[in-house]
Amino acid sequence: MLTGAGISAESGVPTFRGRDGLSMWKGMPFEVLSSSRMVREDLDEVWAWFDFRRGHLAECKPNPGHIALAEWEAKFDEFTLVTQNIDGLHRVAGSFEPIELHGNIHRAYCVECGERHDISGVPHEPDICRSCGGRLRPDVVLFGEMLPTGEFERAESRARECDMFFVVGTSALVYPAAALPVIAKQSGAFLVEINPEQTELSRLCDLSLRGEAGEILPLIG
Ligand code: BJW
Ligand code: ZN
Repeated sequence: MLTGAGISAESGVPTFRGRDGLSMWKGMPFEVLSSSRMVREDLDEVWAWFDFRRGHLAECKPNPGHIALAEWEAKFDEFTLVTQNIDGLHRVAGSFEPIELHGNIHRAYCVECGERHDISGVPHEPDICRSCGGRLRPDVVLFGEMLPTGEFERAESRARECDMFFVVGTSALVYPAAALPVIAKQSGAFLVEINPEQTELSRLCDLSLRGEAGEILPLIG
């Protein structure tokens, strides 16, 4: 199961692209704000952008789509949830082991020594690193940055061996996550997409369920 921003849309979390996308903030496109260059050049602005989003997320709760997937994890012996989302809502819904390819907005790490810090409940930019006094940055994967070590590889190996691969609420435009459904399909999996809109992947899918994740997911499994 690969999820993207669309699964959290019904929780009130804006998607990136498309109709209700949060594509701009303070006149800057999110590709600029969420980039490794911005961290190097203006970490204050990066924190302002992520604090704004953490503030909004504090109001958001998991929806029936997240909850259905937590139930699937408990119900099926072989089930892997891979998410591109950084909002942490899968965990709040009860998923124990989501593979979070793009990190988690409720964590930060030190730009000097790399130590991770839990910042849930800290409303603004957290203090400096408790180990070395370095500045912290959000523990999320920005454009041009590598994914967390081993996470993509784990997701890729599950994609190669699965019988059925679901792609839910993602435009499938961002790599390497977007390669996972293609890898699964090439390895013989049945590919199902759940999305109200057509995507780049639709032509590859064995089944496209057009609708909202929170309505469709609780009806299957
Ligand atoms: C619903 C719904 C409902 C609505 N129910 N559905 C190969 C080719 C070309 C480029 C590259 C390539 N490999 C790497 C790249 C570069 C780049 C990339 O992919 N660029 C593309 C845009 C072209 N990738 C990277 O830089 C990655 N790093 C990397 O590859 O490292 C190796 C490397 C390093 C250095 C040099 C070269 C290589 C890192 C990518 C990190 C992405 N990070 C972001 C931001 C995270 C932090 C933040 O939140 O600010 O992650 S970008 C943003 O997009 C976010 C998302 O996780 C990601 C995917 O978006 P998603 O989830 O698909 O959301 P949307 O909004 O696009 O779509 C929502 C969908 O939901 C829509 O389809 C709706 O219809 C649907 N929907 N309501 C179901 N109710
Ligand atoms: Zn440090």
